[in-house]
Amino acid sequence: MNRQTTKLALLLIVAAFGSHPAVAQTYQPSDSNLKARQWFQDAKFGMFIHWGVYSVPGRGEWVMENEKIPITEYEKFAPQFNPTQFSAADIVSLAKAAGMKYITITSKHHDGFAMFATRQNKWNIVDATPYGKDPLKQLAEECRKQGIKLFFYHSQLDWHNPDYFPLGRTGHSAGRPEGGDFNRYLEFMNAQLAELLANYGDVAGIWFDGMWDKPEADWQLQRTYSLIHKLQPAALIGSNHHHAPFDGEDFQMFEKDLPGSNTAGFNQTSISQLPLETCETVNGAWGYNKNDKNFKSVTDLIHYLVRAAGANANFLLNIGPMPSGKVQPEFVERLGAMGQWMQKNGDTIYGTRGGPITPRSWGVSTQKGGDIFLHVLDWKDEYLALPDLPGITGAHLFGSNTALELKTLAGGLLLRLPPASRDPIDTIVVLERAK
Ligand code: JFZ
Repeated sequence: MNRQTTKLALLLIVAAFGSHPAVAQTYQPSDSNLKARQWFQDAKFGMFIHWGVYSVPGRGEWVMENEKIPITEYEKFAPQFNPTQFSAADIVSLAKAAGMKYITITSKHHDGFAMFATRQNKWNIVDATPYGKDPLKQLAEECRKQGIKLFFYHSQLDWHNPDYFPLGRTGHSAGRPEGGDFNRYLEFMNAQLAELLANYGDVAGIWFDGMWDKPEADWQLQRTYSLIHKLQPAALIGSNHHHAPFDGEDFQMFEKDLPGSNTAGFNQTSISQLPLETCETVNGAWGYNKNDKNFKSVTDLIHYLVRAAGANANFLLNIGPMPSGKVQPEFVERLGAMGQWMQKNGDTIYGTRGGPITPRSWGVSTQKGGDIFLHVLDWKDEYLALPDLPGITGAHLFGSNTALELKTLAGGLLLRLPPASRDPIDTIVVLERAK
């Protein structure tokens, strides 16, 4: 190639992939990774845990940034963080009872505080707190015992490390001297990730967050992603960057929105072919917020789970444990009620994919094998008109033999839902197909 064709080739590459750092399409997922993606899509429901030293003030995980607390002051929370009531067995049992199949816990949030025994600095729960133990180790062992998979959330944004420089949108009140070395920061981050992937058994995946703080920086994503895939080929990588997935990622996530909706304002990206996940809070907070009493109802939370499944996505529901390590009763109650609902109705959620009727305001459809499940969440009339679905021969209520009237019209179906057939949370209808 002469100089000009080389230049042209480069231009074409930039045009095809955009100017974003993670461009070349080179990643080939391993067989174990592809299998893990299937497992993930079948699992449907997971527990998100935001827990760190920020639980001590109890004003959410952004307290350092929101209240402009400098590092020297923020570090004083660590000696007060002594979660002696933390029980990995209780938390994993809570997830299981809720019908959740995996847990995604913060290994490090934006405040840079590691919730595990890292050797990369002393800003971690083992070295900086009176607790002195590694909760992620306990959780990893308990998850293995109870058959729950474990993901680690990891913040690429860091308000504490002096090498996180130049600063992005946030972290300007931390009081760090200017002039840190971002390459050294990325090496620190990769070293922490290597610890997480080496010392905690099988890790189901890494849930990245924080790239949005410096979208123009060279994050050297391919180096980080290939490190993870090399250490644990089955581990699934996802990132909360709110772009279409980059090369090397294994699932796509939507924060506080169902795939396809954008109520939060930052979910404008298209839906990829990768497994999908959406996350939400029980009240308004990720990390423990003692003043937030705005709890969603059990019905709302079940509706979110069902609507996620209908949108072909998993639901990752968050809890933020208290500084004691305990989970507040409002969360425990709601998770328990969701678990009871899943015990009865989980067959129409687990192992399903989004159904042939795309999400509607009245509800969604899911499908598994030859079965189609309608989830009627919000419909007051006696008749519900459905689009034409080839091969449907009848309908009955899920979990009973109660047949429902289903008329075939020109261009659609008409389903009759007499008041007595309605369920206040979710009227689940099985559409029968000639087999
Ligand atoms: C991020 C975190 O900042 C937050 O603390 C929590 O961990 C959540 C799950 O993820 O929240 C975000 C991330 C990106 C945007 C907004 C909130 N964004 O791009 O607007």
